[in-house]
Amino acid sequence: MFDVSPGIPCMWMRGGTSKGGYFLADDLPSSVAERDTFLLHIMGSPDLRQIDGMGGADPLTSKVAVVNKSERDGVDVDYLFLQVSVDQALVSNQQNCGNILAGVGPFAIERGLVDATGDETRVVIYMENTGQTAVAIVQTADGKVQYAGDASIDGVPDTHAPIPLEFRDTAGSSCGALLPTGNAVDEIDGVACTLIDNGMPSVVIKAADVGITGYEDRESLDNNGDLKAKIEAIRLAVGERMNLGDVAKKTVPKMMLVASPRNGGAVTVRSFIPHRAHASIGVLGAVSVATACLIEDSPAASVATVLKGKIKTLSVEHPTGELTCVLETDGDGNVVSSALLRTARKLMDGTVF
Ligand code: NQM
Repeated sequence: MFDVSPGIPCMWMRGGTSKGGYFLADDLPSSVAERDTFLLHIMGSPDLRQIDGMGGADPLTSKVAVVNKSERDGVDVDYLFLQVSVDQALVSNQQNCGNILAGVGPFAIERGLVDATGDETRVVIYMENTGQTAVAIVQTADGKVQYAGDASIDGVPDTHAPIPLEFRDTAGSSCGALLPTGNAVDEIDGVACTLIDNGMPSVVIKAADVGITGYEDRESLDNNGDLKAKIEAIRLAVGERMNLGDVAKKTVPKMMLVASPRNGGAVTVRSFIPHRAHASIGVLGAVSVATACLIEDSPAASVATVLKGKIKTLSVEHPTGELTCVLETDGDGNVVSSALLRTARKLMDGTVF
């Protein structure tokens, strides 16, 4: 049995609008069962308050990145994302996380897995959860990761060094196809849904079709038991159709409730991840919703404002601001790459027990 008493080296970081522990793979127990027991232990799960651990009593602050030097051609590091449940003894590798991804480049440089190259360092990251790569550009003046800077992202106070992220070939990351049922719209429990995966398996529904406006704050969404029951029934019904199997104990698909933009953006989203409302929106979740806005006759397209052009800049409005996704499309209108801006900050480097 793995002995937790000596502790394990760990860096705690904010990545985008999420926060979690970053570990070198070699520092964690090699047995998955022992690793998960240790991660539950250090987060303080299962417990709604996570009082005996590092977790922040919120799925957005109960996250883990496991990183190691990659042996893949053209790739610097491999990144495994793990969601540590707050109130259940569950650690899931069934989803990716583009917010925690923002801290992976800085962490890899800090730990000496990647050398800083001038003012900016390009880090190619293989995302083990979905088998795809992302490119992060990290500010590295003076050969060190720079966290201070002028970039601001909604959902995080102050400004920080920019970390642009670029994704390619994220379509069908977990579901095998962008539209796993082959349809732009499927009717589930009488509700029109787009079942889509452009990096994050998502069910996109018009907010009005499940009885809300789409402009509610996180607290009212979290307190709306009827809404939660309705969308959970849809979620459980679509798992198999999305090639995700039984999703009762999985954190995917995410439920995305869309409405017309109110602040000059492309669309407004209230997302459930999947049982709590998101304070803002996930990165690949936003990319998946933005992609749904481009699909003719879909619920998202019916409320979205999308300008013409091969490069589509879609500002996705969420409860605490917006997240701009830049989608590049090919001649047939398919999304071939996406880019967006994040920031990250090193919060603690030490040993976790
Ligand atoms: O969609 C939360 C987050 C995420 C995921 C979630 C994310 C993404 O905001 O890429 O970033 O959907 O569970 O960290």
